[in-house]
Amino acid sequence: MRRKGKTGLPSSSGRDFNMRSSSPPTQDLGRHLSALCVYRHAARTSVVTMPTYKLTYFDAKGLAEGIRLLLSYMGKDFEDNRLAFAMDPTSPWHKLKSELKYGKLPVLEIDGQQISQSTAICRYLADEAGLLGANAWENLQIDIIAGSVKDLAAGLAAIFAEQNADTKAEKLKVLKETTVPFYLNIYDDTVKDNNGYLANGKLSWVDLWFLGYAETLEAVVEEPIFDKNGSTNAPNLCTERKN
Ligand SMILES: N[C@@H](CCC(=O)N[C@@H](CS)C(=O)NCC(=O)O)C(=O)O
Repeated sequence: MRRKGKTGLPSSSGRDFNMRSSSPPTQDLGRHLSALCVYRHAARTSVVTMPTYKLTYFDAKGLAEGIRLLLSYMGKDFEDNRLAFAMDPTSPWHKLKSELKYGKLPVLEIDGQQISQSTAICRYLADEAGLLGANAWENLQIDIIAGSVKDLAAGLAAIFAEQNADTKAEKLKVLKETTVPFYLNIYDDTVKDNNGYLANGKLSWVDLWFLGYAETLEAVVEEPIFDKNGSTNAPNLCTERKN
Protein backbone atom coordinates (compact mmCIF):
# COMPACT_ATOMS: atom_id res chain seq x y z
CA MET A 1 0.00 0.00 0.00
CA ARG A 2 1.33 3.42 -0.90
CA ARG A 3 1.77 5.96 1.78
CA LYS A 4 1.09 9.58 1.42
CA GLY A 5 4.00 11.91 1.74
CA LYS A 6 3.86 15.39 3.21
CA THR A 7 2.90 16.76 -0.19
CA GLY A 8 -0.35 14.82 0.00
CA LEU A 9 0.64 12.90 -3.10
CA PRO A 10 1.48 9.20 -2.78
CA SER A 11 5.13 8.40 -2.64
CA SER A 12 5.95 5.45 -4.82
CA SER A 13 9.33 4.98 -3.19
CA GLY A 14 7.68 4.38 0.15
CA ARG A 15 9.54 7.30 1.71
CA ASP A 16 8.21 10.75 2.36
CA PHE A 17 9.08 13.45 -0.12
CA ASN A 18 8.71 17.03 0.96
CA MET A 19 9.87 20.45 -0.22
CA ARG A 20 12.91 20.36 1.96
CA SER A 21 14.07 16.98 0.72
CA SER A 22 16.68 16.62 -1.97
CA SER A 23 15.65 16.04 -5.61
CA PRO A 24 12.46 14.01 -5.92
CA PRO A 25 12.68 10.59 -7.48
CA THR A 26 12.12 10.84 -11.25
CA GLN A 27 8.96 8.76 -11.12
CA ASP A 28 7.40 11.23 -8.65
CA LEU A 29 8.39 14.10 -10.89
CA GLY A 30 6.87 12.24 -13.85
CA ARG A 31 3.61 11.80 -11.97
CA HIS A 32 3.53 15.46 -10.96
CA LEU A 33 4.15 16.49 -14.55
CA SER A 34 1.46 14.25 -15.96
CA ALA A 35 -1.02 15.62 -13.38
CA LEU A 36 -0.07 19.11 -14.52
CA CYS A 37 -0.59 18.11 -18.16
CA VAL A 38 -4.09 16.79 -17.39
CA TYR A 39 -4.87 20.06 -15.60
CA ARG A 40 -3.54 22.18 -18.47
CA HIS A 41 -5.48 20.11 -21.02
CA ALA A 42 -8.69 20.61 -19.01
CA ALA A 43 -8.02 24.34 -18.81
CA ARG A 44 -7.43 24.50 -22.57
CA THR A 45 -10.53 22.56 -23.51
CA SER A 46 -12.74 24.56 -21.16
CA VAL A 47 -11.94 27.82 -23.00
CA VAL A 48 -15.19 29.01 -24.59
CA THR A 49 -14.77 29.65 -28.32
CA MET A 50 -17.30 31.88 -30.06
CA PRO A 51 -18.97 30.30 -33.09
CA THR A 52 -18.64 32.10 -36.41
CA TYR A 53 -21.74 32.97 -38.42
CA LYS A 54 -22.00 33.59 -42.16
CA LEU A 55 -25.38 34.33 -43.68
CA THR A 56 -25.72 34.07 -47.45
CA TYR A 57 -28.70 35.54 -49.27
CA PHE A 58 -29.47 37.86 -52.14
CA ASP A 59 -29.02 41.61 -51.73
CA ALA A 60 -32.50 41.97 -50.27
CA LYS A 61 -34.45 41.60 -47.03
CA GLY A 62 -36.87 38.81 -48.00
CA LEU A 63 -36.45 35.54 -46.13
CA ALA A 64 -33.11 36.56 -44.61
CA GLU A 65 -33.95 39.77 -42.81
CA GLY A 66 -35.58 37.98 -39.87
CA ILE A 67 -32.36 35.98 -39.43
CA ARG A 68 -30.27 39.17 -39.60
CA LEU A 69 -32.54 40.76 -36.99
CA LEU A 70 -32.27 37.71 -34.74
CA LEU A 71 -28.47 37.58 -34.96
CA SER A 72 -28.34 41.31 -34.18
CA TYR A 73 -30.76 40.89 -31.27
CA MET A 74 -28.42 38.20 -29.94
CA GLY A 75 -25.44 40.52 -30.31
CA LYS A 76 -23.69 38.11 -32.70
CA ASP A 77 -21.15 39.30 -35.21
CA PHE A 78 -21.95 37.75 -38.55
CA GLU A 79 -20.78 37.93 -42.14
CA ASP A 80 -23.66 39.29 -44.21
CA ASN A 81 -22.82 37.72 -47.56
CA ARG A 82 -25.12 39.18 -50.25
CA LEU A 83 -25.20 37.83 -53.79
CA ALA A 84 -26.67 39.42 -56.88
CA PHE A 85 -29.60 37.36 -58.16
CA ALA A 86 -29.07 36.37 -61.78
CA MET A 87 -30.75 34.01 -64.22
CA ASP A 88 -27.46 33.59 -66.10
CA PRO A 89 -26.29 29.99 -65.54
CA THR A 90 -22.65 31.17 -65.41
CA SER A 91 -23.33 33.67 -62.60
CA PRO A 92 -21.81 33.24 -59.11
CA TRP A 93 -25.32 32.59 -57.78
CA HIS A 94 -25.85 29.66 -60.14
CA LYS A 95 -22.47 28.21 -59.28
CA LEU A 96 -23.37 28.36 -55.58
CA LYS A 97 -26.88 27.02 -56.25
CA SER A 98 -25.42 23.85 -57.80
CA GLU A 99 -23.40 23.30 -54.61
CA LEU A 100 -26.27 23.84 -52.15
CA LYS A 101 -28.18 20.83 -50.91
CA TYR A 102 -31.58 22.44 -51.49
CA GLY A 103 -30.44 24.94 -54.13
CA LYS A 104 -32.00 27.89 -52.29
CA LEU A 105 -31.11 30.78 -50.03
CA PRO A 106 -30.87 31.82 -47.23
CA VAL A 107 -28.14 29.57 -45.90
CA LEU A 108 -26.51 30.16 -42.53
CA GLU A 109 -23.07 28.71 -41.84
CA ILE A 110 -22.26 28.19 -38.19
CA ASP A 111 -18.57 27.37 -37.81
CA GLY A 112 -18.62 26.36 -41.47
CA GLN A 113 -21.61 24.03 -41.13
CA GLN A 114 -24.39 24.96 -43.56
CA ILE A 115 -27.98 25.09 -42.36
CA SER A 116 -30.91 26.00 -44.57
CA GLN A 117 -34.65 26.73 -44.38
CA SER A 118 -35.28 30.16 -42.99
CA THR A 119 -37.81 29.29 -40.30
CA ALA A 120 -35.77 26.29 -39.13
CA ILE A 121 -32.77 28.64 -38.80
CA CYS A 122 -34.87 31.16 -36.85
CA ARG A 123 -36.15 28.50 -34.49
CA TYR A 124 -32.61 27.23 -33.89
CA LEU A 125 -31.29 30.72 -33.09
CA ALA A 126 -34.38 31.56 -31.04
CA ASP A 127 -33.54 28.72 -28.68
CA GLU A 128 -30.31 30.48 -27.70
CA ALA A 129 -31.93 33.92 -27.88
CA GLY A 130 -34.72 32.93 -25.49
CA LEU A 131 -37.32 33.76 -28.15
CA LEU A 132 -39.06 30.39 -28.39
CA GLY A 133 -42.43 29.75 -26.78
CA ALA A 134 -42.46 28.46 -23.21
CA ASN A 135 -44.13 25.16 -24.17
CA ALA A 136 -45.49 23.17 -27.13
CA TRP A 137 -48.72 25.20 -27.23
CA GLU A 138 -46.88 28.52 -27.36
CA ASN A 139 -44.56 27.18 -30.06
CA LEU A 140 -47.63 26.11 -32.01
CA GLN A 141 -48.99 29.70 -31.91
CA ILE A 142 -45.64 30.96 -33.21
CA ASP A 143 -45.50 28.32 -35.98
CA ILE A 144 -49.04 29.14 -37.12
CA ILE A 145 -48.04 32.76 -37.74
CA ALA A 146 -44.77 31.69 -39.40
CA GLY A 147 -46.63 29.27 -41.67
CA SER A 148 -49.07 31.96 -42.74
CA VAL A 149 -46.22 34.38 -43.52
CA LYS A 150 -44.75 31.64 -45.72
CA ASP A 151 -48.11 31.36 -47.54
CA LEU A 152 -47.99 35.07 -48.13
CA ALA A 153 -44.37 34.79 -49.30
CA ALA A 154 -45.35 32.06 -51.76
CA GLY A 155 -47.83 34.47 -53.39
CA LEU A 156 -45.08 37.03 -53.75
CA ALA A 157 -42.58 34.51 -55.15
CA ALA A 158 -45.13 33.51 -57.78
CA ILE A 159 -45.25 37.12 -58.97
CA PHE A 160 -41.47 37.30 -59.22
CA ALA A 161 -41.41 34.06 -61.20
CA GLU A 162 -44.14 35.11 -63.66
CA GLN A 163 -42.68 35.79 -67.10
CA ASN A 164 -45.80 37.08 -68.83
CA ALA A 165 -46.15 40.84 -68.14
CA ASP A 166 -49.97 40.89 -68.22
CA THR A 167 -50.33 37.90 -65.93
CA LYS A 168 -47.72 39.41 -63.63
CA ALA A 169 -49.69 42.67 -63.40
CA GLU A 170 -52.90 40.74 -62.70
CA LYS A 171 -51.25 38.69 -59.96
CA LEU A 172 -49.79 41.84 -58.41
CA LYS A 173 -53.26 43.44 -58.37
CA VAL A 174 -54.73 40.41 -56.55
CA LEU A 175 -51.83 40.46 -54.10
CA LYS A 176 -52.29 44.17 -53.37
CA GLU A 177 -56.07 44.28 -53.23
CA THR A 178 -56.96 40.91 -51.73
CA THR A 179 -54.12 38.81 -50.37
CA VAL A 180 -52.12 41.42 -48.45
CA PRO A 181 -55.18 43.09 -46.80
CA PHE A 182 -56.47 39.62 -45.84
CA TYR A 183 -53.28 38.71 -43.96
CA LEU A 184 -52.67 42.19 -42.54
CA ASN A 185 -56.14 42.30 -41.01
CA ILE A 186 -55.50 38.99 -39.29
CA TYR A 187 -52.07 40.07 -38.03
CA ASP A 188 -53.39 43.43 -36.89
CA ASP A 189 -56.12 41.77 -34.80
CA THR A 190 -53.62 39.21 -33.50
CA VAL A 191 -51.25 41.93 -32.32
CA LYS A 192 -54.14 43.78 -30.63
CA ASP A 193 -55.04 40.62 -28.69
CA ASN A 194 -51.43 39.77 -27.86
CA ASN A 195 -50.06 42.71 -25.98
CA GLY A 196 -48.52 44.18 -29.14
CA TYR A 197 -46.91 40.93 -30.36
CA LEU A 198 -47.84 38.26 -32.86
CA ALA A 199 -48.02 35.34 -30.45
CA ASN A 200 -48.38 34.53 -26.77
CA GLY A 201 -48.47 38.17 -25.64
CA LYS A 202 -44.67 38.48 -25.71
CA LEU A 203 -41.76 38.90 -28.08
CA SER A 204 -40.81 35.76 -30.01
CA TRP A 205 -38.75 34.99 -33.11
CA VAL A 206 -41.83 35.25 -35.32
CA ASP A 207 -42.13 39.00 -34.58
CA LEU A 208 -38.63 39.55 -35.97
CA TRP A 209 -39.30 37.15 -38.81
CA PHE A 210 -42.50 38.92 -39.83
CA LEU A 211 -41.06 42.42 -39.46
CA GLY A 212 -38.10 41.49 -41.66
CA TYR A 213 -40.31 40.02 -44.32
CA ALA A 214 -42.95 42.77 -44.19
CA GLU A 215 -40.42 45.33 -45.40
CA THR A 216 -40.02 43.33 -48.60
CA LEU A 217 -43.77 43.13 -48.88
CA GLU A 218 -44.02 46.91 -48.57
CA ALA A 219 -41.52 47.30 -51.39
CA VAL A 220 -43.46 44.96 -53.67
CA VAL A 221 -46.94 46.36 -53.08
CA GLU A 222 -45.45 49.88 -53.06
CA GLU A 223 -47.60 50.84 -50.11
CA PRO A 224 -46.61 51.31 -46.50
CA ILE A 225 -47.64 48.57 -44.13
CA PHE A 226 -45.95 50.53 -41.41
CA ASP A 227 -46.46 54.24 -41.39
CA LYS A 228 -44.24 56.32 -39.12
CA ASN A 229 -47.35 58.26 -38.04
CA GLY A 230 -49.27 55.09 -37.30
CA SER A 231 -51.91 55.96 -39.87
CA THR A 232 -52.24 52.77 -41.89
CA ASN A 233 -54.82 50.05 -42.20
CA ALA A 234 -52.83 48.09 -39.65
CA PRO A 235 -52.32 50.46 -36.70
CA ASN A 236 -51.56 47.66 -34.25
CA LEU A 237 -48.78 46.38 -36.47
CA CYS A 238 -47.32 49.88 -36.45
CA THR A 239 -47.20 49.73 -32.68
CA GLU A 240 -45.58 46.29 -32.82
CA ARG A 241 -42.87 47.58 -35.14
CA LYS A 242 -42.09 50.47 -32.81
CA ASN A 243 -41.82 47.95 -29.96
N1 LIG B 1 -38.31 27.20 -47.80
C1 LIG B 1 -37.13 27.99 -48.09
C2 LIG B 1 -37.41 28.83 -49.34
C3 LIG B 1 -36.16 29.46 -49.86
C4 LIG B 1 -36.40 30.20 -51.14
O1 LIG B 1 -37.42 30.02 -51.81
N2 LIG B 1 -35.43 31.02 -51.50
C5 LIG B 1 -35.49 31.78 -52.72
C6 LIG B 1 -35.22 33.26 -52.44
S1 LIG B 1 -36.43 33.96 -51.37
C7 LIG B 1 -34.40 31.31 -53.66
O2 LIG B 1 -33.36 30.85 -53.24
N3 LIG B 1 -34.66 31.48 -54.95
C8 LIG B 1 -33.69 31.23 -56.00
C9 LIG B 1 -33.89 29.91 -56.66
O3 LIG B 1 -34.74 29.11 -56.27
O4 LIG B 1 -33.15 29.68 -57.62
C10 LIG B 1 -36.78 28.88 -46.90
O5 LIG B 1 -37.68 29.25 -46.14
O6 LIG B 1 -35.60 29.16 -46.69
